[in-house]
Amino acid sequence: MADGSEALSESAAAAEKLFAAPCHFIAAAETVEAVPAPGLPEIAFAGRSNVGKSSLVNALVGRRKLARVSRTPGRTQSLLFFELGRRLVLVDLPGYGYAQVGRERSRAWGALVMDYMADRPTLRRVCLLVDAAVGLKDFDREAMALFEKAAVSYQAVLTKSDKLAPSDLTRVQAAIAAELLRRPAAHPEVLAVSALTGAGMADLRRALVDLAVPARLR
Ligand SMILES: Nc1nc2c(ncn2[C@@H]2O[C@H](COP(=O)(O)OP(=O)(O)OP(=O)(O)O)[C@@H](O)[C@H]2O)c(=O)[nH]1
Ligand SMILES: [Mg+2]
Repeated sequence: MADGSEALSESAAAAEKLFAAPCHFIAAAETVEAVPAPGLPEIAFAGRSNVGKSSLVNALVGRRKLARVSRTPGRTQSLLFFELGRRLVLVDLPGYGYAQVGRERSRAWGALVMDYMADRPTLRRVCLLVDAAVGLKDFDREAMALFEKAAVSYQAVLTKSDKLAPSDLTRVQAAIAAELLRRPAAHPEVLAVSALTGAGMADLRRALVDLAVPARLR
C-alpha cells in the first residue's frame, strides 16, 4: 500500500520501541546548580499541580512507580530527570498554580524553571499538560509566556481524558488549538491522553519519537 498507512505504522512501531526501552532515574534538582549537564535531547512535562505530570511520565514508559504520583498537589518539588534507552531524557517538572503553594513559591517555580530553560540547548519541547476537565487557566498562559521568553517550543497535552465524554473532549481540544494558533512557539496539534486508560498514549509517543536520538545512531 502506498497510502501512507505503512509509514504511519512504521513510526508507531518506532515510537513503541523507544518507550519500551529501559528507563532510569538520573537526577533530582531543587536548584539550577543540581541540574545535570546537558547531554541527550530532552522533553519536559509542565503543568499545574495535580494535572497528572508524574502519572503521564510513568504511563509513557509503562512503569507504575518511576515518577512519584500523589493525591497531594504540589508533591513533585524538584526537576526529575529520567533517561530513556540512551536516546532521550524525560523531565518531570514541579507543578505550578496550586493555591496553597502561595505567590512566593510560585515565583521560585518560575525562577528555577526559567534558569533551567534559559540555558538548555538540548530541551527539544515542553509538553504543557492541561487537565481536560479544567481547560487553560491564566497560570498556564503565564507558563507559556515563560517558555516563549526562553525560546522553547511547547505542545499542549490534555490529561485525564477519561473524565470527559468524547464530544466534550473534542470541544475542549478545538478551543485550546484555536487559542494556541495565536502563539507561534506552540505546536499546532493538541493531543489528549489518559494515563488511567492509556487512551491517546500511542499518539503522544509518536509525536515525541522524532525528538529522540535516532535508533540507528545507537
Ligand atoms: N482520572 C484520571 N486521574 C489521573 C490521571 N492521571 C493522573 N491522575 C490522578 O491525578 C492525581 C495527580 O497525579 P500526579 O501524576 O501526581 O500529578 P502531578 O501533575 O505530577 O502533580 P504534582 O507533582 O503535585 O504537580 C493523582 O490522584 C492521579 O491518580 C488520568 O489519566 N485519569
Ligand atoms: Mg508530580
